[in-house]
Order: sequence, then structure tokens, then C-alpha cells
Amino acid sequence: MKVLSAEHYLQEKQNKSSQTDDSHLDESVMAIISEVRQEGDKALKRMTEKFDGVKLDRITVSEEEFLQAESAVNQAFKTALKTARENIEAFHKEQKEQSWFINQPGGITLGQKVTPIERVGVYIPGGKASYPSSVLMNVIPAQLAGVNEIAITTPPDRDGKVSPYVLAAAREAGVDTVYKAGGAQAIAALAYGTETIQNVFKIVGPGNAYVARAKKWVFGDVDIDMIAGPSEICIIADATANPRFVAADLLSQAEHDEAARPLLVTTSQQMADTVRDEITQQTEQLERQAIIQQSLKQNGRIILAETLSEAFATANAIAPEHLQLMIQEPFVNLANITNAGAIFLGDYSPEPLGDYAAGPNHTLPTSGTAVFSSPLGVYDFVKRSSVIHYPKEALNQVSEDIIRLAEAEGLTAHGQSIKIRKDDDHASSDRQ
Ligand code: HSO
Ligand code: ZN
Repeated sequence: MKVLSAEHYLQEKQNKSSQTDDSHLDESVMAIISEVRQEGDKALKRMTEKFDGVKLDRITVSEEEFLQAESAVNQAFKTALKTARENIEAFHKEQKEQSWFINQPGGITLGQKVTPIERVGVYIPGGKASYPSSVLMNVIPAQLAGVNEIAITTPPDRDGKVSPYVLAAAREAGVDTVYKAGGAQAIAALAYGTETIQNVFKIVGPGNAYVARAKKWVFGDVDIDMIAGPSEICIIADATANPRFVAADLLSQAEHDEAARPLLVTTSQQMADTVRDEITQQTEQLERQAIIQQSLKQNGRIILAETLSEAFATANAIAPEHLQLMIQEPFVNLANITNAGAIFLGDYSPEPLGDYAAGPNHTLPTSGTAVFSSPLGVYDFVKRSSVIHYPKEALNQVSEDIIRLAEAEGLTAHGQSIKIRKDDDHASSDRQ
């Protein structure tokens, strides 16, 4: 893993342009979307045959398949899912938002009414990157928000089956509708509907480059959660951190993807050296060595900071998806962190704890987007409507101002809507 100063790292980061030419991707994704819009299930099945290698009779997972999946996974896994669900629910309950109303003098009532989005679709990747934990993380906040209909879509394998772990997680979360569809075609089906797939108003969940691009294209017709990039972990460690833990935590995210970004920011040269050796040793024991080595080589960095405050400034400039503070007094220093998707405090709060079981969401802003965005939450599944009530007298009081503003904008019909009420002496005064 490359070692460099904080200053050099930030320079390197700036030089890397995020602009890539992927117009070919756009072309194929747009073609897929329009085929699904035109031909519905027929296009979907054709593409499932082409991309997933299986001819499907039925797109929806049957009850029998759910039951088969349930007997294919062991009891300990189901118990682990249940614990995770309970913890995720307990955390996300706190995010619930209430409608509110205020009364102002003169009988004015103003408010904000919170309403769940009616129908939501959750994309769950298939194959090696099929994560039952992501089922819980995406479904539970939607349920707590009050979303009525939640459907999952996930690509089938070559036998036309869906991961039993994903189905068990869907059961645990109480989702009965699971479609066998993946890629950009699944996103198009969720956005516009087909004979089998009910269209939804918001699409959430991780996916490959095709899925991400399709989400970008359908955005506006429906809402999306975010465009998730490769997983990132940034650890700030001082000389007191345990280098074995630090190395293990960096490797935990490196194994996700060759493009994952494991970063260590440390104030101690000795820590940098020991973590480097530890990484080499621990990698040898791991199954996904090939992916890890690529990730470490391409994107892994050990950044030397002169002081802890330089370490915080560097982390804030990176705005990582996950930030671990493995330093003395992590709580006190929380105040110094401004940009991070999730912040893990202390030596016994490693990132995988957050991936699975602590309770907060593991769908987090990546690629520096933590400077402006937040983890997926209950708030992502509701919308707000403003509520306005003015009685006659209160309207009279502001009428002149409104008319003046409307005139300034050249919108006389706006003014007339106010005037007509002011001039109307016959209006019943008891009906407000
Ligand atoms: N660390 C990933 C989420 C995940 N990890 C799912 C394991 N399973 C998000 O960056
Ligand atoms: Zn992870």
C-alpha cells in the first residue's frame, strides 16, 4: 500500500478526474429502457435470457420458492437476520417524522403533512455480490415510513433461481413480492411498469454500472436513493491504536470490490509501518485475496498526517463513506468531523458491525458525496405537503401586499384571485 503525506494525497486526489467517457454505456442503457417501455414482460424475458442466461416462464417468485429458500438456510442464519432486523428497526424508528401544524394570530393555520411514498422498488444485486443485509437495510426504513407496497427485484441465476439468503431476508422483512429481473431492464420495469411488474414511485438499492446508469436515466420520472460508488473506509489512527484491528478493518472493505478505497490516516510513522506489514500477513489468510490486492494497489493509501487536526482536515476533504476514529478520546473529537457517511468510534466499533447489525443503515454516501448527502433513512421514503389555511379577515389583511407583488410580476390574474374575495360582500362569513 502506498504511503504518502496528507498534502500529497489531496493533490493526487484532485488530479484524478472523475469524468470518464461512458457514452457507450448510456447508449445501451437507453436502448434497454425503451425496449422495456415498449414491450413490457416480453422485453424483460428476452433480456433475462440474454444477460442472465435463463428463459423464465414466470417473473414473480412463487410461494413454493420462498418455502424452499426457507428450508435451504439454517436456523442460525435466520436468528442472525432477526437480530439484525430488530436492531435496524430500533434505530430507524427514531427517524420517523411527524406532520406538524402551527397556529398564528387571526385564525391562521399552517403546517406540513408527512405522507409515505405509496410504492417503492428495491433492487438487490445477484451473483457474488448478493447481500441479504441490503434487503433489510433498504426495506425496513421504507416500512417504518409507512410505504404501502414494497417490491424487490433481483436477477436470477442460470437455473432461474434467486439466492435463498435474499429470499429469507425478504421473508424476515415481510416482503412477499420478489421479481426475477436484474440490470437496467429491472430498473426500467420498476419505473414504467410491465404486465407483471407494478410501477413504483421510488427505486432504491445498490447495483452495477448498468443499474446505476439506468437509475440516473429514470430519475425525474421516479425518485431514486443515490448513485452508489465502490465501498470506502477511512481510518484515523493515532499511535495508541491496535494495528491488527486497523489492518483487518481496512481489508474488510477492500474485499468488496477492486475499486474499493481503503485509507488509513495516521499521525504515527510506526503505526503506518506496522499496519502495512499486518495487511500483507492478514491478506494471505483471506479468501478474496485477488480482489483485495487490486483494491490495495489501486486505491489503498496510508496517509501520514503531522497532527491530529491535519488528520481530521484530510478525512473531511475525503468525505468517506465510512470513517473510523481509532484514537484516544474519539467522542471528544467527533466535533472535528464534518463529512462522513457513518462515523465509528473506538476500537470495538469496526465497520462490519455497521454493515450488518448495529442498526444504522449501510446504504451510505460514497465518492465524496457525504459533503452534501446522508445515509438512507425513513426520511427518504416520505414526502411533505405544505398546509395553508387563512380565514377571510386574515386574507384581507395581506391582500394589498399580495396584489402589489402580483402586479410587479405582471400576473394580474393572481391579483384578481385576491381582489375577488375582498370585494365580495356576499361571501358567507361563517364558511372559512
Ligand atoms: N459495506 C457495504 C455494505 C455491505 N457490506 C453489505 C457487507 N454487506 C456498503 O458500503
Ligand atoms: Zn461491507
